[in-house]
This record gives sequence, structure tokens and C-alpha cells, in this order.
Amino acid sequence: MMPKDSPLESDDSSLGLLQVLRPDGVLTTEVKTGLSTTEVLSAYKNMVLTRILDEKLVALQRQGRMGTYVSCSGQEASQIGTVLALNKDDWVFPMYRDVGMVVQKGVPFDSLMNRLFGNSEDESLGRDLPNAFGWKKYQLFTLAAPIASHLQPAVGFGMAARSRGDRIVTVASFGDGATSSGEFHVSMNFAGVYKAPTIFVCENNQYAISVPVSRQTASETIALKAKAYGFEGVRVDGNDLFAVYLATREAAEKARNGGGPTLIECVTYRLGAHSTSDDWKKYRSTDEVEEWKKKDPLIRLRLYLEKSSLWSEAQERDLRKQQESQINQAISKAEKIPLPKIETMFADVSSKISDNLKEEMDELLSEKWAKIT
Ligand SMILES: Cc1ncc(C[n+]2csc(CCOP(=O)(O)OP(=O)(O)O)c2C)c(N)n1
Ligand SMILES: [Mg+2]
Repeated sequence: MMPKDSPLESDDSSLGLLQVLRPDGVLTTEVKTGLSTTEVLSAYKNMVLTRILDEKLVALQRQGRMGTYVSCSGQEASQIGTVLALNKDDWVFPMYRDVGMVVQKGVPFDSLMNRLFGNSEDESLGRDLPNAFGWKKYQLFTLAAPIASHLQPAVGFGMAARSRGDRIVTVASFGDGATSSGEFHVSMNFAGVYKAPTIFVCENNQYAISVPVSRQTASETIALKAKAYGFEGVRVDGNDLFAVYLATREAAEKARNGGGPTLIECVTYRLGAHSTSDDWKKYRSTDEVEEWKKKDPLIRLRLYLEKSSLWSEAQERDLRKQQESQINQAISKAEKIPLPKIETMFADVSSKISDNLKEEMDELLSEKWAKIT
């Protein structure tokens, strides 16, 4: 599973940590990633874009301009490295925190903004949670609020595709907290027995809201859990784009060739709060956060690019300026689009609006409710 010459702390891929790029931007080994300079630069730009966007969206929520938002800062390498290793037609079943996956999947900015604002041009007409990133045409499965409820669909979808002769893989992305759910067990077990072409990507960001991973499981690592289901678990440095990419690429190749599932534990950290609804200072120390900031996935890749003479201070400045303006324009455009009309709540539910729903719709549209619509 591991590149032969990769430096692992352990011979067991589920216990050691695969790291290719150190926090100081130096490669730990001369592993060939197979990525072109253009691909690495494009992934880096998407990581920066995701970070700027993330910070902007948290600020918008604070200003009362957007609803609840779930931040992904710190997890960009896990998210972008995963999608970078997939084929275009592979399906991703993301979790709410996966803004980086959405960006790397190529979802147009306008679609993403319309979803976050839940306006009338949002494909799901504001019915989804802002962080529910489903778009069929970009092979992104929609999310339901219960943790890990998208894992079984990811396994079933992969098996259905295989029985139709489609050589796609499915990726189920979830957090450390999700591994305590029944759905995690059922999905891993089913995938192991039926050799589903599914990659389970656990973004272990150390917390489930305020619960640290040490209270989540007594298992030595999360990757280790795969063994009990009869397949391989791999533990990677989730702040290292190259490590995530290599592990996922190998898992995808294996799944595509009938070798079954893999569990990849991306060891990472969420730099911000769980969502715009909590205060991380209540359950984490500033020292801990500062320690993780030193392992920031963006800084590490930027250092590598600069050391390789592929990037400069001036290019960074220009990129940020250009991306900030792109983000600001997309926000002001999405903010001006009106909310969906109230009657859209009743559309697309069944082929014909039933009498009782029609009655409710008429009442909502009547003068009585006019003020709140
Ligand atoms: C079944 C279920 N229980 C509880 C919740 C409330 N909840 C929302 S997010 C979350 C934490 C999940 O943590 P983790 O899986 O580590 O993902 P993270 O948010 O850290 O990325 C919880 C408990 C829920 N959505 N569904
Ligand atoms: Mg977590």
C-alpha cells in the first residue's frame, strides 16, 4: 500500500504515520508523486482559495449576512489531496466540513455561493443545510444531518456502479467522531465483506465538537479499525498534501481493480471552532492551537514550492489579491439574488401537489402570512 521507500514510523501502515512533506517544507524522502508542477501549483492555489473563502464565510456569518457555517481551515490538504487523487467521474460523499473537496471537484463558485446563501438560484432551492454539498453533475452526493449517514450510501453506490460495469470508486469522508457511530461499523463491515470500491477517509481533526479523540475511542489509531473488517487501514499526515494524495491514489487503484476498500485516517486539526455556533476556547488551549498552526498545510506546501523555486512572495501576493476579489464578487452577486419563493417549498415533493399541501400553501401565501414571507 505504501510507496516502498516511504519513511514510516512503523511497518504497520495503520499505526505509523505516512509523511512525505515535513512542516518545514522539506521532503522526507525522494518519493515520486507523479504529480506535474502544474497539478501541484493548481492544488496549492485551491488550498489558498479554500482558506480565504473559509475565513470570509465565518466573517459573513458573524456579520449576520449568512446562516450557520462549518469551517474547514487547517484541513485543506486532507480534502484537496483526496480529490486530487481521484478520476473526474469518481463519486465523493462529503461531510459538511469539506469545502476543499467541493473546490477541488470543480464546483463553480456561483453554485457554491448560491448553496451557502440558500437563494433562488441554488439548485436545491435553499432546502439543504448551507454546508450540504451535493451536486449530481460534479459527482458529489448530498448530505443528511445525522453523522455518518452518508457512509452506507457510499458503499452501496460503489457496489451498484461495479455491478453496472462502471470502474468508479466512491469516497466517504467523515470525522473522528463519526467512527463511534453504528453506521461506521455497518458500512465498514459491508464494504469489507463485499469488497466495495470505497475509500473511507476519516479526517481526524482531533475533536468532535468539544470531545477530544482520546474520549472517542480506546483504539490506538483510527486506521487500525480497518483490520477488524478485513481490509487495510493507512494513517497519513493529513496536513501533508503529498502523503494524502499518495495514499488515496493507491487506495483508488486498488478499489478500481477489485481489491476492495481502504480506510485512510488523515491526522489533521481544525484550526477554528466546530462551527459558527461554538467557542473553541472553552475546550482547547491556545497553546495546543498554536502548536498545530506550526503544522499548517498551506505554509508547509508554500515553503516546499518556494524552496523548489516554483513560487515567490510576489506570486503569493498576486494570487491572494486575485482570489479575494473573485470571492468578494461571488458573494455580492449571491447576496443580491432573492430567496426562493415560498411556493417552491411545495414543489418537487410529489408529481402533483396533494389537497392538504395545497391548502397549506394557499394559507402561507395568504395575507395572514404575507408579512413573514
Ligand atoms: C447522529 C448524530 N449525533 C449527533 C450529531 C450532532 N453533531 C453534529 S457534528 C458533530 C461532531 C462530529 O464530529 P466529527 O465526526 O469528528 O467531525 P468534525 O465535525 O470534527 O469534522 C455532532 C456530534 C449529529 N449531527 N448526528
Ligand atoms: Mg472531528
